[in-house]
Amino acid sequence: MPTSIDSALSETRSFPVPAHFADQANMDAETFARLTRQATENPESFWGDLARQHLDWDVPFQRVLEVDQAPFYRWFGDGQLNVAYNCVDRHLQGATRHKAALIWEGEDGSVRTVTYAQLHREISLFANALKHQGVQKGDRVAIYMPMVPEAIVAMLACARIGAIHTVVFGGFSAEALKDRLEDTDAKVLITADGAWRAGKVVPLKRHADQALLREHEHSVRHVIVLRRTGADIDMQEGRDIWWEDAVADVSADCPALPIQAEDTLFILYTSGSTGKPKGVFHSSAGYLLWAMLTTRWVFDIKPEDVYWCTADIGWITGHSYVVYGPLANGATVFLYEGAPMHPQPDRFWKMIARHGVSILYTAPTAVRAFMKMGDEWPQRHDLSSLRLLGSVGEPMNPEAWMWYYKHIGGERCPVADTWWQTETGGHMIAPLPGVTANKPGSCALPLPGISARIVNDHGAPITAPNAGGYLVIDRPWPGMLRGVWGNPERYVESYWARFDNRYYIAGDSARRDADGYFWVMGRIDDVLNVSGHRLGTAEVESALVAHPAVSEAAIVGIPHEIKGEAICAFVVLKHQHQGDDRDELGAALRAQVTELIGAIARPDDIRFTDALPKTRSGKIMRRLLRSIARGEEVTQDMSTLEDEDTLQNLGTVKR
Ligand code: 6R9
Repeated sequence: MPTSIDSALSETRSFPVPAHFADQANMDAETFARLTRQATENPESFWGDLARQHLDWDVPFQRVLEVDQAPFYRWFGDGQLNVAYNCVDRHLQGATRHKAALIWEGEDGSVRTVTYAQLHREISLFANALKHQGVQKGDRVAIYMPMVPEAIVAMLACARIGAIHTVVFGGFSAEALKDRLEDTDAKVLITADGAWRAGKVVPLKRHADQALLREHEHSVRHVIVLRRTGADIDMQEGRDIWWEDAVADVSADCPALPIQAEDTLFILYTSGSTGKPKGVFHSSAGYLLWAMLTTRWVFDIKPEDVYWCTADIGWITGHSYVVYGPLANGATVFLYEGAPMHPQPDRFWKMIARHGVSILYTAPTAVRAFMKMGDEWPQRHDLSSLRLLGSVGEPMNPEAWMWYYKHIGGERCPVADTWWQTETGGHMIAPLPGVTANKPGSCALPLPGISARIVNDHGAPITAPNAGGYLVIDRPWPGMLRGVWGNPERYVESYWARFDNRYYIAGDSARRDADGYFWVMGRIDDVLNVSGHRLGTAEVESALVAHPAVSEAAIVGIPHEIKGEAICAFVVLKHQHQGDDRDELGAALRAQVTELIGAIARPDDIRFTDALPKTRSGKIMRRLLRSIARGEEVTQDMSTLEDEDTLQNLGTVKR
């Protein structure tokens, strides 16, 4: 049994840093080299300097890092600050006071701009309203809202008074909301009468009512309801209050409370491939520092940018890169409320042109969906305001990368493929646009201060280029999770125990090429074993997506008498190729994989389908595909599945 994972596909394209970009970048090659050196030689001074330089402290810290309880690390533990102060109040001097903090576009096309001064006022009012509803420091507040400025106000109002927020994605069911309310013992729930999605109202308040039905099973005392859609809803006397009434009689003066650096800022549930979702929790200071620095370094954010991260605030990407990172930098954040293809597949491009968006951060699933719709949609719009693109969520197939680079970035914008997780708080491995050449499909190099390694099944470092193994982090960093809410054993067991607490184990497989670039190969749990060769999912899928007719693909293993496992591929075709002959295409795809990778990776079974099952944050759910491919009944937890119809269609899909 091999102890490493075989790399199959070699991608050799490389795109140097554009000179015009390097000249103006927040991080240049010299600074990068200096910071990386300092981080290796003296990590405490490296992190301490950055924390003093970039954050405003109420009580300065003396201790940078405490390791005595490892893997329960503490950062800046004797310092105090306020996260909302750092995101808003400190920008109230000078020109940023009346600069747009948020530019929001509703699904119906209406636009709202919120300046830093206005945001400050809204947060202060709402923070006082929360206090009025009995919320105190350390209490948990659940936020189940549409993508509207008030959702961000709610998060920052919690931060202002030291309450811990837990944002539940508005697309989640009553059941998922109920689990999270119970697990966190939330005292207050903030929701809306509904959310707009593809022209329809998602009944958030009705879900909330269902989640709260059995009073003895949760501790929610008050529900604050924002009026957004005007939908008819029930308000429970004594429990429910409209947002506008909650802020009507409170003062707009709410001093930001100094918070211990290590006090929890938020809890966020991450699905995990098995079992109950984990309530990952993050600190205040360390988390904010990392969200802020990575936004500055990786997105090269500048005062004049209009920055758009398309993630919902219900995900970590929304926390770090819609709210905390960009606002801590005093940036202008664009927000969009609704469905990406509504009313037409050019909605994104239309908004980029309309608002002059200069930085776009989205996910491979979105890029592949746009690629499937055809090149003509972005072509209709002027995308010349864009100067930088980003990607997160899954490995980017090189062909999807090329499409993004060419059709959206006009071959002028660097692409930051950022590898990170809910648990890591912020980017870990990513190209720096003024320093690092892009290789399509690679997330490039660890950021300064991040020490990433590849290890084999026994935890021994793999140094040979292109040999795959476990992606691990062998030094603590300030943005790291502080634990699993209410379950310290699960924290140790999920992330540390396998290699004796020596490394943070990400659960991904990866390889490093001869230039030191990282290539994520997929989740460790999804690795296939074909005739003794261990294959990650990403490379074979990318070989399939490299065919001009294919927009996305997923592979899983099916038992095979001789090979151990054989490959079953699920393939989605681009619109204009949907009528193509399937037998011919199947043969062409097999030939293509054989040519790009070798016969070992040739799929035994190819199934064409209209869509792949995805999580609500857009990640392919291979465990469901595995059951389907094996003809087993799907018994797994499907609460995170985005669209159950996809599964139905897959069940009847023809070979
Ligand atoms: C931020 C986020 C984390 C998992 C991660 C990995 C996958 C994310 C990636 C990537 C390859 C990238 N992932 N970014 N894989 N390249 N640039 O997505 O957090 O929802 O916790 O998911 O997503 O498998 O382990 P989260």
